[in-house]
Amino acid sequence: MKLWYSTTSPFVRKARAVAHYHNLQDQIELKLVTRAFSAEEAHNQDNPLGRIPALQLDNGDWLYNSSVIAEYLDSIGTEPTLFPKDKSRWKVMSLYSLAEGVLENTTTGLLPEKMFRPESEWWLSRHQQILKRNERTLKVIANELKQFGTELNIATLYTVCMVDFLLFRATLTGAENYSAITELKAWAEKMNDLYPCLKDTVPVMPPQR
Ligand SMILES: N[C@@H](CCC(=O)N[C@@H](CS)C(=O)NCC(=O)O)C(=O)O
Repeated sequence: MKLWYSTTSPFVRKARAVAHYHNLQDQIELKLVTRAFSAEEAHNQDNPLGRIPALQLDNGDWLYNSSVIAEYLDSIGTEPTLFPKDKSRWKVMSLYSLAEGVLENTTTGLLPEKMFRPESEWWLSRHQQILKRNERTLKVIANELKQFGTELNIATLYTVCMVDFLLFRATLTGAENYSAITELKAWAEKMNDLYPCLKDTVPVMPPQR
């Protein structure tokens, strides 16, 4: 399999952490993308959506979205599943969708403008709306996490990816201003210490080309 990836994307990290958890790393050839937004990057030629992660299977088939890739990798793994099928499933998927919502709002509505457009072109009222939504959602997430403690499932794994990404891009995301961030940061640190699949995939700046 080939995985188009970056060292910073929380979506990619979810897929990589699932692969690591199931000890699948040796089966995956990593294709580094350092400028996810650039039309010249390989993933933009190979993947019609132009997004990472993208996974090409050994038979040539493609999987394009981190949720789909994570579930596929989990389905071929041999460790206990990260996607529970018992009655805890919908509690897990509810937390999962909260983490997903924070990331989607932040990476589509906030970051690209802040990274690539002059301040005079920012849609500031939209930014404020997203910051308020994040503030509310992070408090809900901190509360929902109490039922899981340090258990690892796809939702807690993804929530670590989300929290660490907000902190990693703090100058753009305003992470330090969220009232739940101290509690979430302490929890994510504990999870990173407990689980090598998280510790070994923490976001880092890409190597310079
Ligand atoms: N919902 C998608 C989001 C993927 C995504 O937005 N990835 C970013 C990197 S963090 C990307 O490739 N952005 C490139 C672009 O939007 O042009 C998933 O879960 O895979």
